[in-house]
Amino acid sequence: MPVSLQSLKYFEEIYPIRIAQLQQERAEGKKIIGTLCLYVPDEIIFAAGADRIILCGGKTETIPRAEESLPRNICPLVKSSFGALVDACCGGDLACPHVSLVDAVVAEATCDAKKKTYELLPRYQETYVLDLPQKPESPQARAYFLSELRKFGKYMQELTGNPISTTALEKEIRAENETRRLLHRLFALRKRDPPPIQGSDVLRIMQRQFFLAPDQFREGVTRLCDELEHTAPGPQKAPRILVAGCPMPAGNTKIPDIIEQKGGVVVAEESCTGTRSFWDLVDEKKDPWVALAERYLKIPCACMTPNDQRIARIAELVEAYRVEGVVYYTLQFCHAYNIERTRVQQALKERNIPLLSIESDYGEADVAQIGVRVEAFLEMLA
Ligand code: BJ8
Repeated sequence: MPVSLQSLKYFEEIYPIRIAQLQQERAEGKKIIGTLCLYVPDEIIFAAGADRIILCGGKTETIPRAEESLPRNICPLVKSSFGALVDACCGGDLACPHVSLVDAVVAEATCDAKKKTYELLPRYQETYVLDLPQKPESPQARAYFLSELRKFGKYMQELTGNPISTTALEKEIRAENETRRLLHRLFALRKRDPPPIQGSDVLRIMQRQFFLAPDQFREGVTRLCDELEHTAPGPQKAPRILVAGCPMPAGNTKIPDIIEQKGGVVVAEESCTGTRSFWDLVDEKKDPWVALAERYLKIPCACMTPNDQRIARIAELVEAYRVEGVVYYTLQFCHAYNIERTRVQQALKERNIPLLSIESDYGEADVAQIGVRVEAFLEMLA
């Protein structure tokens, strides 16, 4: 049975307050940056005196808008995000209200679908693309990414008219690290057996991280951790599932919802709406630009090659969270995560951990069929 947690209400109630805050900031001349990937360091945006929201889309409503100019057979996350931006820029009302408040998009060179879509974005919105090395462990990668971050810093300074001081950058690094530590505190609670909170609730909170201000988000996570540590009993014992793969932005909670309706419990998410967003901290003792370059290159996205750090992270999570089975989640047409499944499966096989692979979009048509497969998987684990 799901547990009713008072502190979850905070995350609902804060959204209109955040919208009002963004509107106020814009009226006062503050720049609002929209990003679409975790490789773009928030610290640089905040240190330049701008605000940021992450625009990754999980809603179906904006997809038809995107399909007016994008092929249908690409990842729904790309279509949903692009459709939201196009619709908002054209005065539509399909996207969430925060999308129309963006002054510029800072995109990134990750997968092909995103890169090519970003070439279409400037028709609707000012767009800056941060380049990324593709082989993060090569000796040249750090130096190249560092130079890209400095270039991005210059762009932000020109856009906002504010210099980025070392002191400001260090302050933002400390603040973001505080958020990361808090999320470690929240996730550590999920190691309990049974965990005190359902994975679908945690996912909904992680999705809020994308558009709340950092201090608002920290307030909510602190309240939740306090409540979980002191009062909340856990749901009944259930097979412990790790969901690994593509991100699930707001609007998309399909897979954890199915897993938990069928009697499993999601104890961790290896994704950008899970551990990839907070696992590694930025080294506060190093030069801030170098420390940022090092930390952000540690994000184990399947766009990178080889991506051994992701395999190691999954193995670490399986052990730490006493995972009994992994649901490997790929968004339809995401080749990077789809192909990388083979290596993940191999690593899990060596540890005797079963894997269920699910490829899906944002529609409802496959819910019943996925439910049958998840049910059989959970029965096998029981
Ligand atoms: S760091 S996962 S947020 S790129 S699911 S759009 S990869 S086709 S979202 Fe991502 Fe940054 Fe990586 Fe994270 Fe392409 Fe795949 Fe779609 Fe993806």
